Amino acid sequence: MTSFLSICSLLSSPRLEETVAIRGWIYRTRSSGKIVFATVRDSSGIIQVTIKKGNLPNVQFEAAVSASIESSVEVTGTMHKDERAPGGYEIRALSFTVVGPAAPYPITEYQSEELLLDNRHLWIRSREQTAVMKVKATLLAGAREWLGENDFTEVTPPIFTQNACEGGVTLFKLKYFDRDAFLSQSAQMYLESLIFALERVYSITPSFRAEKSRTPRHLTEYWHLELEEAWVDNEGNMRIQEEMVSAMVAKVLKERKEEMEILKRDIEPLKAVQAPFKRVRYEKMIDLLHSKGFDIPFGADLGAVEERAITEEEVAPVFVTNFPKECKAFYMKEDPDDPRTYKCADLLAPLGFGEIIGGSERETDLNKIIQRLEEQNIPQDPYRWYLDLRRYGSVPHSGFGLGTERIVKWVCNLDHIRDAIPYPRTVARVYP
Ligand code: NSS
Repeated sequence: MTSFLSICSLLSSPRLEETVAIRGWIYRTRSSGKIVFATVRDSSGIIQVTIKKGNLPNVQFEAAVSASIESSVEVTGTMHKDERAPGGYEIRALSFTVVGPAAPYPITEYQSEELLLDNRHLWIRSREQTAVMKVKATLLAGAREWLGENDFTEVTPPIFTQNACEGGVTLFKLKYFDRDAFLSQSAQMYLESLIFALERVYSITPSFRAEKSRTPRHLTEYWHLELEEAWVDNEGNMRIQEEMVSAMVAKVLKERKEEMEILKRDIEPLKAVQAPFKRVRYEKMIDLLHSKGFDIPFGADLGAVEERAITEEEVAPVFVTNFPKECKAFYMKEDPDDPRTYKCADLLAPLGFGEIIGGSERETDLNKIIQRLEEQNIPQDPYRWYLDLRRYGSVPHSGFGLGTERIVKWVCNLDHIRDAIPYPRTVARVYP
């Protein structure tokens, strides 16, 4: 049986003059009479294959001449240095088999964004998309590694829920047999319940937000990495975030240089991503915004424009702490030193990027939570179980949620969040 080698392993330790076998898909091809130059890609890289008439059976040569882009192929041949070939090597084919021929490929150079999105099931094969998916996997692996080393247990919270976590406006409602239910906006409340068993927990789940706004940083379905920690205050929560994020970025810098090159992402600025990160109070950020000409009152939430303004000169992520209560959710802990505000923090990525994490210490005072629900006209009934958590051995605790696609967008420097997920869901799109 032929043993196929990955293209990247061939390029990193070339077997010059030896016979090797690869398999993959035709990335580019051109032929001139007696010779075909096909670039073949597999999941690990691309390499040039030269198919010369006379070096292999004629039917195979003819198959190579007519093989179209994205046909899947198996090739055996000898490996040689070739300065002109991408990567500096080529394989001179001794056999060439088309495994699955490809119909004319709908994606050619310079396509409209809409066409690319309609053909997302094919476009994900592109080198850029592939690179982004690898960086995303490495960021998640980096997080899981760090979490494992720091005594966090991964848990699996539900997606069907009966209560909102982040406010009713962005809830997706659905029929659950004869009842109404929602798609989860956040696993937070379930994670809060799980700390009473496991103390330090995390989950990586889809979260759903019926975001009507079309922005380059909102999806309706995104992958949410959420943590919850017993016995940890807001400061401890920020330490966990800065260490975890630094570990995630460090792993990408170490293992994904090639992908960052494919994405033309300058990695220099990412080297500044090292704990500790700066902490600035919301109130100070409002002053900064005023000095930059913004007319924003204390109490207004920060949007993309404000976040860009306050992070454009930062080289590392920065925490904005102590948001006023009116712009955050009811479950956060009031700051006794400044009761207008919560003990919370958003983590903003630098150089204009903006929010990647939202987190807080949680309110442990049952009466305060009930009072806020009443003030905000939120029915208590769906939260019965959540309120119980404050009745049975409540402890100080904190947690946060990191938008996986937000961190991918930042680390890869993508223009739009839709390129941080293989099948983006937005107001305008649920196909393919
Ligand atoms: O709404 S958040 O700010 N906070 C929560 O959901 C908390 N309940 C998390 C927690 O403490 N366990 O969302 C958290 C992060 C936010 O910082 C973004 O990075 C991301 O989730 N996020 C989104 N990403 C993509 N698309 C949309 N629509 C989106 N909304 C939030």
